[in-house]
Amino acid sequence: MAQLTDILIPNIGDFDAVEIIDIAVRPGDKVKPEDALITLESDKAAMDIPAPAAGTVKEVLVKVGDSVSEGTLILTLDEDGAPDGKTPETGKPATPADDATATAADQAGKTREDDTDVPEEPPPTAQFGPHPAPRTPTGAQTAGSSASSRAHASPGVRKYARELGVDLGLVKGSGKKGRILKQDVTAFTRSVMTGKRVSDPSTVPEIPPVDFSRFGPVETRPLPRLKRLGGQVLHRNWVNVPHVTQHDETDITELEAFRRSKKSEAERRGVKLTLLSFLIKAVVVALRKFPEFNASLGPDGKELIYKQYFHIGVAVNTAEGLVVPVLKDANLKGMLELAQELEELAQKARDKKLRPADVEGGCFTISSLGHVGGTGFTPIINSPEVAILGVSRAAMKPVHVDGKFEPRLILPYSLSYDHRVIDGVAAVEFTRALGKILTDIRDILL
Ligand code: CAO
Repeated sequence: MAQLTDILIPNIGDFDAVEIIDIAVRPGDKVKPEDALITLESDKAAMDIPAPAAGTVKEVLVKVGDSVSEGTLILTLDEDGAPDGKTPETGKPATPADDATATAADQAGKTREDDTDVPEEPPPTAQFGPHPAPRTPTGAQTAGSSASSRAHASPGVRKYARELGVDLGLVKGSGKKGRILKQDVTAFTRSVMTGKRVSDPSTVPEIPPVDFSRFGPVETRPLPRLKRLGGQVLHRNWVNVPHVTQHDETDITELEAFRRSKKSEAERRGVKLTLLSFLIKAVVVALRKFPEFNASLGPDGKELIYKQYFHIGVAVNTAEGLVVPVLKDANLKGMLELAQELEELAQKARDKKLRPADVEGGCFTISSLGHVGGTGFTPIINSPEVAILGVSRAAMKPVHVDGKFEPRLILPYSLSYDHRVIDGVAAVEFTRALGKILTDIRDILL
């Protein structure tokens, strides 16, 4: 048997005169028990008022912006279960003329017996959290999404967001405990209007500006141009490429002994023979063995373009920022030639004399922080390359060899790779192969 039920605001704790920020139902809507009917917003939380039973919404008696308290009548619900098709007030069959809601109710075959009925059990207490999809256009930036209703913001800020059509679920709050402030909504709106973000909820949320001078004295200096431009490229690569970083280490005791034995001879020829030249050569050998590391994804992501050449980029730190000159045809050059070219390119980079040809065409990049320190880091792939090697500082460590510990020079390194192209197993095989080459550089000759 159907009954028309008055839905009242249940016990909502200490809250009084709480604002309605969303109405999730319209007359004629069918609801299930626990479906959210309306959302309230106090200065502490958003809460949904759920349906106490299944039925069809007959009449909504409140509107967004109204203040309600415990006991306020918000809507009437035609509860499911009655087959007789009578109207609540008269007991006669309902007609479309009764009202718009009656039409929907009648079509659904719902009736009621007594419009004064209230459920014996009070409706469940208010729930905190998401509510069903609001009646706002999907994909639009509106204030009605479930993430929006969960957002931590005052009624005033919510009202402001609604006026601007901003979905608070997309706005990052800069207030205490992530609370969204009016200025966050303004900054978000500005970023949309200036095209800095597209109206797509899947875009990365902007970090809202913070007025640091509120917390203490500050000094603002412009970021060097190279850093600004380089930063955009790094950001682009970071968000576009699914990175994984594989850390590894290898024994370079023999390599370092060899390098030192050749260092003065190299110096006599005017060349500074550093570890990096050996790394470049070892990388070339590893790339030959694992051609997918010397490849790039085609523009539509459906093909892999394998390169038959070996141009190795090397990250160089300059006062203005990071640049990556490229050593062309590293496979065709000897160690001293590589060392000399590396030194020249690094100097050109510091003198800001690199030409476009010096920085293009790279297949794979090495970023060495070994002369500074560190034990591992996550280098960002220089896209469209698919992998990059980060090199940290070699250190003497005790290694268990033939039953006893021996001091060995261990080089830590990290390989970031594009997981769309390279699998984890291949990455470890690559780092292992590289380690083996560096441990026994005779492999370079093979
Ligand atoms: N472990 C221990 N020692 C190392 C080492 C390592 N991994 N790598 C280099 N060294 C040593 C060198 O062998 C050299 O030793 P000697 O003086 O005994 O010959 C010394 O450190 C200084 O090396 P270097 O810096 O002069 O030369 P390099 O070839 O190693 O590096 C260059 C050249 C241009 C790559 C480097 O100066 C540079 O700019 N690195 C910065 C890279 C960078 O910023 N990457 C970005 C990371 S993410 O932002």
